[in-house]
Amino acid sequence: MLNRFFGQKPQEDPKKDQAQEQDKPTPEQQRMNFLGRTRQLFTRLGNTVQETDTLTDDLWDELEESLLAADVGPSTTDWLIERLRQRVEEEHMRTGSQVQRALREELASLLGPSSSLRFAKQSPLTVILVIGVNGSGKTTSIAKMASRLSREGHKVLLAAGDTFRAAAIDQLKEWGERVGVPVISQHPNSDPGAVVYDAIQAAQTRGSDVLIVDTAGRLHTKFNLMEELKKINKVIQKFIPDGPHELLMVIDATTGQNALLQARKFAEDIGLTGVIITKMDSTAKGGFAFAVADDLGVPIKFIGTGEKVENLIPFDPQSFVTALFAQE
Ligand SMILES: Nc1nc2c(ncn2[C@@H]2O[C@H](COP(=O)(O)OP(=O)(O)OP(=O)(O)O)[C@@H](O)[C@H]2O)c(=O)[nH]1
Ligand SMILES: [Mg+2]
Repeated sequence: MLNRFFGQKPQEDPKKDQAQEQDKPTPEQQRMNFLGRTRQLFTRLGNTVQETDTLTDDLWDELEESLLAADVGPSTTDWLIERLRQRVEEEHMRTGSQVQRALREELASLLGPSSSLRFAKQSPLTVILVIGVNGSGKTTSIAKMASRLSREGHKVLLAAGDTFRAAAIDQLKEWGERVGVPVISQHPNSDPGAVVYDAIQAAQTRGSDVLIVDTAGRLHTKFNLMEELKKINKVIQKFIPDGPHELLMVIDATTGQNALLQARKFAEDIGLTGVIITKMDSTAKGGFAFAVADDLGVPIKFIGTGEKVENLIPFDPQSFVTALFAQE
């Protein structure tokens, strides 16, 4: 199970220089480091609960404080505490380790079942539209997904639908070159709908089976940009009636609860099919993932754990919770 979440690591070459080996972090450390400070919070919380003999009010207060500190969010935290208190009573729990186990179970079930990317059934082309606020990590996550899908044998094409920000087109092209995936683009300020139109035609001509569309960063309050997004959606649906097959919102974990308001509005307005939570490596607010799943009701598809192309992990709820409570 853990391997599925963290990606299978190739076997180490046994002949490698001994000294070099000693400097490297152990595979265990490598696996856990990416959850950064969030994991420290959860590990500490897990130990505190585990070590208690009596389930006092102080313990419940501490649990609440820790969940809030990890940015699980007030309503999800309230729900969790209430649920645990109920289970403690109903299941006659006596020890901290029983509560710790129940906490882990409830956290995992909040995240729902694991959900991989949805591919087209009725057309040869799967279209993935990626949206989110400025700087959340859309373009980087697209490159990471493109690289992963190519390695899995898909023929991927990218569409530079962010024609709004200067340099966005070049940024996507650079990523495309780096990961060996072609990019369809037009000049800056051109109509993103036209770029997507071109890209669908190109995908069909070239026999690509996955098209990922980058879009300009936007706030839900920017009316024109929201309309533009709806227009892009319409262009896709004109050619591929059941598309886009994924409408993924990229959310920066470091912005925490604020981002949730944005995401909720996006979910209501255009109907998300999933989220990618980025920058999990640089925050103690990774508990935000629980609030996202609880509040938005759409699956987390991937988490971003760094700036490199390999730092994108398919999200598996059970393994995520296991990793959060793992000892250092
Ligand atoms: N540490 C870390 N940095 C990330 C991650 N994902 C993206 N970044 C960084 O976040 C910054 C913004 O990433 P972009 O991919 O350009 O974000 P964007 O949403 O496309 O931005 P706009 O196009 O301006 O809206 C870059 O410096 C990325 O390297 C991640 O998972 N971890
Ligand atoms: Mg971008």
